[in-house]
Amino acid sequence: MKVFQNVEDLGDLKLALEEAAAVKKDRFQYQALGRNKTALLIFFNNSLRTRLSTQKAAMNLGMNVIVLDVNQGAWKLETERGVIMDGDKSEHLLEAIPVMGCYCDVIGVRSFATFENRKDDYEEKILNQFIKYSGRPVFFMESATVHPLQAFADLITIEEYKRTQRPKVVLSWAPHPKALPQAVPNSFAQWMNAADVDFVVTHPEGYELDPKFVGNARVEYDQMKAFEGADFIYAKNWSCPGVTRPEDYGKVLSKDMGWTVDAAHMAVTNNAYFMHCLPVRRNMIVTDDVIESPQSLVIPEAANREISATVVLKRMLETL
Ligand code: AN0
Ligand code: CP
Repeated sequence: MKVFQNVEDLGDLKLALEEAAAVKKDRFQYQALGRNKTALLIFFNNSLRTRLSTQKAAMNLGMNVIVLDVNQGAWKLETERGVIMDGDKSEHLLEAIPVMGCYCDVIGVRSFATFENRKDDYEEKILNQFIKYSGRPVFFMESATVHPLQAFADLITIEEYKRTQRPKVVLSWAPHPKALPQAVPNSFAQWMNAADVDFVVTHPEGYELDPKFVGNARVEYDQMKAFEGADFIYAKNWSCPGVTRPEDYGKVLSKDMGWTVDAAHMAVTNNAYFMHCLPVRRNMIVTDDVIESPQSLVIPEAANREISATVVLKRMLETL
């Protein structure tokens, strides 16, 4: 695997899930695969889970790991070609990327949406330059539009906890004080569409996700109606994707606390499990009692980030 961005990059999803289960049984079985190989993890944004779980995954495979927080100690990077660099940016991405490629065998990159320009974000301008100029396999650790390591871990978690062959999975928008990217819901929708689940998306009007990710998934604007009979509730805030009104891209259109997932919401479900990628703002996205309930999967979900990353790095090492 040369790029890990979309669900298709894994090939047969059933086989990938079987591989994940086998890796989870013995996560050190491929220690020899990564010997003298180096993973470079580049962070343009903060992280707790992605940073730790991906390092752990690389160590499971016997790799060496280098982590760089670009905004803490590295030179400030220019990303636009043709700019006269007389400002505060000392280095251009076009030199920095091939240089980074010199010191590693695989590269993971976290670079969130900037919300400055929908076209640049949705064309994955930054990550595509890493793919083009690093000369290394590149895996996305949350880009402008996708978070595949998270979605893979979420699917592994649903596989582990599902009580029926084809569970009802609901992706629900929930309120948040700041504008958040669409990467998590985009990937979750993409992966649920590829999986064998009954998938429903619920959000206030104006929050329609890009058709590239949400496809023909069922959208229900009445949150309570969407929750009825659900087996899994996946809560997440996202800012306006700008599908119906491009001028609203990245804006917070609603902070309606009626959308916070609480006990009354969970009561209409089929005793659903609660999921969230974390970090989560309590009593905005979800109430204390719901996230602390036995139905909450937020910790097993985070634990599975190590498993999804181990499978992805293994696949990349196998094709070096
Ligand atoms: C990020 C987001 O919503 O995309 C990262 C989630 C994994 N969340 C925040 O910035 C709070
Ligand atoms: N879920 C997730 O990616 O968390 P971090 O932002 O802490 O890496």
